[in-house]
Amino acid sequence: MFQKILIANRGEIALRVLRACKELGIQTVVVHSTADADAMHVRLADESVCIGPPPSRDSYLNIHQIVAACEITGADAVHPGYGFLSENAKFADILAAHNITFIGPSGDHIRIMGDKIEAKRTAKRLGIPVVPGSDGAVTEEKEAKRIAAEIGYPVIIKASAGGGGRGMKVAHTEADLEIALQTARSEAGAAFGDDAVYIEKYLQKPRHIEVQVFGDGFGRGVHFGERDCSLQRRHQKVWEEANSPALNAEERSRIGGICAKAIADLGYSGAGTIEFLYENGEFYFIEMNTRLQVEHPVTEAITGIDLVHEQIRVASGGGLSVKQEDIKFNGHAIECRINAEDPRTFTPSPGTITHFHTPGGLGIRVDSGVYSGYKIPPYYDSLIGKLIVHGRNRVECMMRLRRALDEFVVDGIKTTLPLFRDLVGNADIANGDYDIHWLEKYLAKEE
Ligand code: MV4
Repeated sequence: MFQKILIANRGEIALRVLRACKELGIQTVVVHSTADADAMHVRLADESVCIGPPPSRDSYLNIHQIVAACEITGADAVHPGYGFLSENAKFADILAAHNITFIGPSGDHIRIMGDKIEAKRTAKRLGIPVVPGSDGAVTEEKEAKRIAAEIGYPVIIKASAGGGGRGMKVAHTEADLEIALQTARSEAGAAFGDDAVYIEKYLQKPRHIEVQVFGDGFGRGVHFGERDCSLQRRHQKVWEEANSPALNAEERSRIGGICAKAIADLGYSGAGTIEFLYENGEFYFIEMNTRLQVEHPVTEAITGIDLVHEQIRVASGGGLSVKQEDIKFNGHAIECRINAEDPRTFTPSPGTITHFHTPGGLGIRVDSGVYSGYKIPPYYDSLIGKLIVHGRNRVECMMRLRRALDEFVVDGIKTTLPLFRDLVGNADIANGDYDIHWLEKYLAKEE
């Protein structure tokens, strides 16, 4: 087991990882920018190292400074959290070269999944159902038209170096396709320095359902069920739940089994998320994330398993603490992402939190790095906390969520809490009747 883990992140996830380390009796080091000297994770860690000025590229993304902080403190492993360097293959490789364990998959697996064409090809080879489309990159208009005619319009053109919604163009007719292909390629080239694009059938009303997987590093793979993350705005998830209101137990175990086997065959190590679009009872792979995700607590709530413990165990060579048959799905969980933003316009609202009071009681978890008197710096993303609610079933979970939202107080800044108070009373949400476009349509109506 590791002696000392360096946490290369900030905010609620730095605290989340710190808590897991403490429980496992592992010493902690955090790195921070000058803007985060007063952050909770800095106060609670055994050691801290200031690695640079506020901009992320000079601090949380500065590989040299982070490696130096490992050398100075004698950390033998790094947990990257999510965002920042968590899916940076070069960072994983550099740590390996310094004999420091990256708590995550190999650089090669990160690289494969970062290239969306390569990721899709790999998924298909491993038996995961993918969206119909081109087999690799498309450059010629003629070829694009032939593929589109074959799969049928509408089609979507995606950048291989994109992902997470960046660099996508929809074409509804052959006339649109020419323009869509040219703009997608030139925008991809300008944004990512790689103009490779691919074509897929455009699914019009899917849900976003993702499967939590783990590889143990010894050729075994398991799944921890799925999360429904369809409620998004501009590709930012707002509300996530497990199980998906759209799936039954048979569908869960079928898609989960396919994913677990794929992860085993890939020889993958650590936590991963296989993202699907789900429409008319079918799953279509879109991307794989090679990190722990923001919404991992809903999976923890229904399985009772600490996924950060599992990440640390696997990275240290100790394997997983559970076999597939030990993983049971109990009840229902919902996560609300509380952002320091205007609840209607989503404009960031940094500043001092004058009063912070969190809800409690059975089935309530709040993951947050803020406190009364904390000043939110303007340099980073606006997530200030997550409210995760568990109940024996979805109805009980929703009742408890409504109560928890009533108790939650954040004064001094604007937050997205009022949005959740609206959503919890909405009939479509109560029925689990929503797709990836539901939230944007709802917000447009409310204006
Ligand atoms: C799609 C799609 C429809 N059809 N691919 C957006 C983020 C990126 N991960 C993939 N995305 C999409 N890919 C096909 N073939 C629609 C989206 C999409 C979306 C997906 C998940 C959650 C929210 C979304 C919002 C708009 C578009």
